[in-house]
Amino acid sequence: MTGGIHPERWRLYLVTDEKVSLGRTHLEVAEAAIRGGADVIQLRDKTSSSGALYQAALALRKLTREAKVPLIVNDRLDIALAVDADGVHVGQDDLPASVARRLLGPGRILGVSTETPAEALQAQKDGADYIGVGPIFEARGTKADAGDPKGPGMIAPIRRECRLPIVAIGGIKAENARSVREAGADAVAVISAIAGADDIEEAARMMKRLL
Ligand code: TZP
Ligand code: MG
Repeated sequence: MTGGIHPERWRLYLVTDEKVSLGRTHLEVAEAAIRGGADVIQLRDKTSSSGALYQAALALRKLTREAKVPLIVNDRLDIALAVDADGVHVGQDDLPASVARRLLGPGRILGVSTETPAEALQAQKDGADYIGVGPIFEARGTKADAGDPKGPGMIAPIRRECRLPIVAIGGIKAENARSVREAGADAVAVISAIAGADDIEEAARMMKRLL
């Protein structure tokens, strides 16, 4: 049972990254993660050409449409629109959230990465549908420029400031996923603990059970 396009119902948010997925493509990772129960898929790729990214996004669009799982594209609003993705996710250094919202229109999902209550509140004002919050745990193995981990305690002050669904990210794995939900996150976003697992489907299934 997935949360469809309602971020408040998401629990397991899978972010793809071919740098950590042991040779498996975005599509292969997403297929297995969806079988394991991922509620939403984000295509994240910082290095492919626009053409290659478009092809990957198209393939993911076909898969996710059939599976009735929303597809979010990281950073690239052009690619998101080109393949009719459900939404886009921007960070603090990307296209400003207010601009992304204007270009996306009201019907698509906008996610914004935040680290502080002030950023979360701004994202809400700018028209975000959910916020990413992290890094909760050590994440520099996957994202070299991730900041110091702030722990699950970073969620509560943001929760007080902002009513949007919170998708926690950064170093989340089976051993700590429950602590993140207990700290107030609506969902957890995972890259390496699922995309880098030998058995992606089983890793997703186990994580989903914990949530
Ligand atoms: N944003 C903050 S931490 C992070 C991103 C994209 C990386 C999370 O990857 P992992 O492998 O789940 O720690
Ligand atoms: Mg970004």
